[in-house]
Amino acid sequence: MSTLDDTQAQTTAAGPADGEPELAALYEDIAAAGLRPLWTITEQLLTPTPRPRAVPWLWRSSVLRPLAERAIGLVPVERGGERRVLSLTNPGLGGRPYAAGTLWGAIQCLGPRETAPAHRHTPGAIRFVIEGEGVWTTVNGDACDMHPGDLVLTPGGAWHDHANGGDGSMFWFDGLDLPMVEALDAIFFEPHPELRQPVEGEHNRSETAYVAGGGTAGATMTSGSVDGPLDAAPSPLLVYRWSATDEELTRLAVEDGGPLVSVEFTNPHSGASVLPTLACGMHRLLPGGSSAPVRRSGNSVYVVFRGEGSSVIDGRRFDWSAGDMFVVPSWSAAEHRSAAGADLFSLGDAPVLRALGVYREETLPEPQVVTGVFD
Ligand code: GTQ
Ligand code: FE2
Repeated sequence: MSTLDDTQAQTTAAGPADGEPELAALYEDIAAAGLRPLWTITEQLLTPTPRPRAVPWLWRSSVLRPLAERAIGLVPVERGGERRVLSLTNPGLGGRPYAAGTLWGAIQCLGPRETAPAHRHTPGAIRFVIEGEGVWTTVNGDACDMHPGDLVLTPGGAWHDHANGGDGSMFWFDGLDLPMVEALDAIFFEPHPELRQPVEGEHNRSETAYVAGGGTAGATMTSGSVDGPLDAAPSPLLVYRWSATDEELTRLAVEDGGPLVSVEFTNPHSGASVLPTLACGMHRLLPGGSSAPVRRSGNSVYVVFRGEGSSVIDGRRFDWSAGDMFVVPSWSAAEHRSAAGADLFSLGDAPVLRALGVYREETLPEPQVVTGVFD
């Protein structure tokens, strides 16, 4: 049996050609000509359902946080390295530094008074703040203050640096479409001539402009998920505040009853996902509630913002608490519950799948049978 990655099986003409010299020679000549016979790999290529190489996985805050702190003490943030970031490395991906095949997920941290140098690149990024105060991310001259629970966008091509003007350390989640842009062979990167790009005017200009234009906080998100046209133009709003998200989830919980209420952050001008490649959402599990088991094509990374609970992913239970991060790979069944209530941030690649017409989701009729526990 040859695997997709294993050309050895072809060049040695093992398998189907055993004992048939002419056929063996054919396989050898096919391989030597830089060709692969589809009939030997059809079932690995055209699988009945997605077979992501990424596996369901969880990184605990109790592990992430101390490592990030040690890095703050030992590793300076400098040009070249650019960022003090620990990337979620999914064990299914053969050492590639990605949370899932299409998604970069990471914890980033800055100590007091540090600046992560200004640069720009084609991959787009989102930041979801976990802990700390005092940092702002400057995006094309607009300094966006960051507080726990806030979502900050740095769209592809935008200059960005992170500056800590405070006396404490800060920790946040980074989500990027880096693996997708890499797969498209379209990575471009450029350092800014200055360590910090100039800040133009007051902080939070995109937010101020949005409010001045009559925009309201609730209109920056939609319940459920965005299903509309993809908008390649970056969202003019760069910050989504936790207070607004919290308010909207509270409203939905009253209106809806739960057990799970969800919002997706949107580009307020078009209603599209926050970035053309990435969708961001926040999900509130109401106390004692259990969400229906769902599977979706496309990968997702979750960050636990508040509370604790558990998720069953493909039959295995993952127990989590605030600051933990976990991956639900494409087409894995996932259901979530929390005894006392919890808030989960999500990052997903669904906008790309929807734009290409390959998005699917289904709700399973029964809760999953738990066959193991992740630890
Ligand atoms: O903060 O600019 O996690 O460029 C990976 C690449 C963060 C960033 C990451 C980046 C950044
Ligand atoms: Fe960056």
